[in-house]
Amino acid sequence: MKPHRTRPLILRVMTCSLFLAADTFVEAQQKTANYDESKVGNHPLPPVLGEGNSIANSSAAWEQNRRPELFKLFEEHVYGQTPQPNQWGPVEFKILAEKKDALGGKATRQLILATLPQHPSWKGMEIMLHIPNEGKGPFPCFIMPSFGGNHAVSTEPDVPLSTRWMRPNKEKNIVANRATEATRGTESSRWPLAMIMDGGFAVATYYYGDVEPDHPDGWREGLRAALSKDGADTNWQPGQWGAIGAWAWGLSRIADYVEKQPRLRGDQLIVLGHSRLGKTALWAGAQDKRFGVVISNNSGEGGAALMRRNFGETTAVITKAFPHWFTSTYSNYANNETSCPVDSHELIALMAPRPVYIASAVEDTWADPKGEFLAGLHAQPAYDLYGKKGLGTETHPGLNQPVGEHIGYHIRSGKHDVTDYDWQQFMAFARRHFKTN
Ligand code: GTR
Repeated sequence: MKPHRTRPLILRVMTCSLFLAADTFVEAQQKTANYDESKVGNHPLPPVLGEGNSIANSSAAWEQNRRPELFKLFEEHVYGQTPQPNQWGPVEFKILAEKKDALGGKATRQLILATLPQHPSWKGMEIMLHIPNEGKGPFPCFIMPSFGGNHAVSTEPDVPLSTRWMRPNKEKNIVANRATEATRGTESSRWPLAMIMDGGFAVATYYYGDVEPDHPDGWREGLRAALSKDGADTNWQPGQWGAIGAWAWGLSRIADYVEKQPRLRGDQLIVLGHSRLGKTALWAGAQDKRFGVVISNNSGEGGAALMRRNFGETTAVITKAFPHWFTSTYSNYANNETSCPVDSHELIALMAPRPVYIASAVEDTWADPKGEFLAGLHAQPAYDLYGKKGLGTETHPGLNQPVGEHIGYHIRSGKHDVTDYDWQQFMAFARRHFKTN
């Protein structure tokens, strides 16, 4: 597989304009989408526990029959199937750098390169891990992908700039699809690292584009092509994994590393993601039960928001703008949501009985905050099988009033983003469930 920068200029220009076209398309759709609650439609949701004789009425029946059945439906119809470990072989972790006094002494920071020796055409992913220096430990650990790379998460000048392909973004100083020195720290407001350290948590991240660049052709230079025996064709077959599946795979590989660190609690891992990476975190949590807490931030359509509600982004828009995120079957449900055998309340239910938290923002109407809340509400039957309380209310709560026990939820003031307020709720939720202080 040729690295991107050696591809002919015409192809690079085409990829870039395809990408811009997708963004312009989404912006136009955002203006004309339905935001009127009286027009969302009232479509019954598929029953979480199944139907007829096969209704799961115990946690054992859920685990043996219904959960695997639902899981398979999500593979077949939404995200595609992730290859099994024997298809990717061993993962090699190499510590590239360790700094014992990062964040003014608050943290030990490691940079780790994860590669697949059996698939060298995949260039690997750089994990950045911050572990608190203070406190006894071992610490629970957040695992969250970034949009901009490790150097955008941290403001510290010794974190190397990512050299990988990046989505065009003038505000973040991306030039010709590459990060520049001025990109440093541009995502740091979403990563209050000092606050997380003071809160007694470690945090590990990677740049999602390390696994696969985020454009329809990106798979050719990422993990999916590297693992595919037959090359191009298999990637668009129904049921084959999409980019979200590949990015979620990356989160599980971070878990592989983190769970072996003596300063960290391998049994207290929290997977978290924002927006398209919130969809990714949910799919990672569904696949990998080592994630003891699963958190979706503003994940919207194709994530926590119910697809059957016509509010904000729709299946038709998302599958047109970002066909590469999902398995190809998902686009069959554009303007035809009711024939999809699953909806997002069942994605949330796949976490049961593990605690799951859904965060919305009031100005993020594109992500359908109410649809995100309702997915949490209608996941409850699966939690009931374990006697676990969920949201504890059927009413969409007011602003900045977190609710729920095993299914947590808040809608905060402000826009599509990750804020300190969100992090405070996530840490409180994780603390409550992990019983840490
Ligand atoms: C939007 C997309 C959303 C959401 C968002 C993001 O353009 O329509 O589904 O994923 O991007 O990831 O920032």
